[in-house]
Amino acid sequence: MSHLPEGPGPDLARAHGWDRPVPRLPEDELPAYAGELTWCKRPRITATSELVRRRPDVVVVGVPFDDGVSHRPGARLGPRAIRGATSTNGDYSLALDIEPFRILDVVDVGDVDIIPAWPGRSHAVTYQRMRDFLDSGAVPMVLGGDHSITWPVVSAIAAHAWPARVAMIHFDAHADTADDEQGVRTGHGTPMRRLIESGAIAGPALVQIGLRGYWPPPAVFDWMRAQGMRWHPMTEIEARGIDAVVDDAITEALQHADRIYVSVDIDVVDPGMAPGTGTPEPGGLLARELLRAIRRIALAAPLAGLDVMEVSPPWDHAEVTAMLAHRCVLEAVSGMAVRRREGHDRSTTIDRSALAGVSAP
Ligand SMILES: [Mn+2]
Repeated sequence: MSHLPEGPGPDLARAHGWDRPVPRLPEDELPAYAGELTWCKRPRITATSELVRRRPDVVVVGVPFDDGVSHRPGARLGPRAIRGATSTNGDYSLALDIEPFRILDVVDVGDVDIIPAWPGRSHAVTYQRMRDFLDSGAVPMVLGGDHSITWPVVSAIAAHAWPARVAMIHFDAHADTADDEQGVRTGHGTPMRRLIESGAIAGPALVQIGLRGYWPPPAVFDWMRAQGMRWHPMTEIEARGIDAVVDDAITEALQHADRIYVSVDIDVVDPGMAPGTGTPEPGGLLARELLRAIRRIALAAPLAGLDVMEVSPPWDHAEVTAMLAHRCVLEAVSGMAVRRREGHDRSTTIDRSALAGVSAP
């Protein structure tokens, strides 16, 4: 021991200049990759009583559930991946020239307490937690999870809104209007049918964008027609462009309700830009078309909520799908912030000037 050099003594920090004052960062200013994993570094608040007292404008909630999938699993890992897939905390939108979190109080309420392999309980607890969030006055943004979750989520929104009605614009490669899949009526191919059957969403108020591929069969489309549903298949977007189709969808939705719920199955986007999903279908939207469409809807009408579903991280590459899902929520929040800033966040008329703004270069 005696051959060791003398110890550093008490002034090592001074020797390196480490004793000088340095700026310290609060949690919400940490780099996106550091600190607690919440969406856009928003505060995490899970207690219903605190939410009801705070009355946030928007809550972001994860539903890590994929017991309803028919093909590739993995969407239960979606909420965690979506929260983490960002290089920025989203403080300023270039497209909309707004700092959304200066306008709106947005909080992350964590994940619904799912028990795996118990789908009936998962749907029930999702419905119950949604009612809690809605009682706080917030607009919910849901990170999925498979698309069966939209059934309890939108049921809760419809029940909360009653007697006012809610319309839905549904982006998806698939109609999700089957009566059953192999006899199962609560999987991810059936939620839109359940919502129409229960009256949660009126048939004519459910407008779909992006359908393509080889499912469902003609009999299901006959049922959809009989409900008065409207849908805009991918072939129509190819011919007319996304803006014209989205404007029509907004007009159709607002014929039947004052507020629009937006349900996004990430497989509406081409698998080349959203590979991390369970039932990919080639030939879909561009990522930028989906983000532009969500901005357009959020600017045009009050949102009743939004979900982004079917993100399956095990099938993703370089987080491209999770990043896109993250931005779907951020574009909606930014659009809502514009409406709040302009003082018409509860207006039911389409703001054509705002739409024109989106179209500007
Ligand atoms: Mn779907």
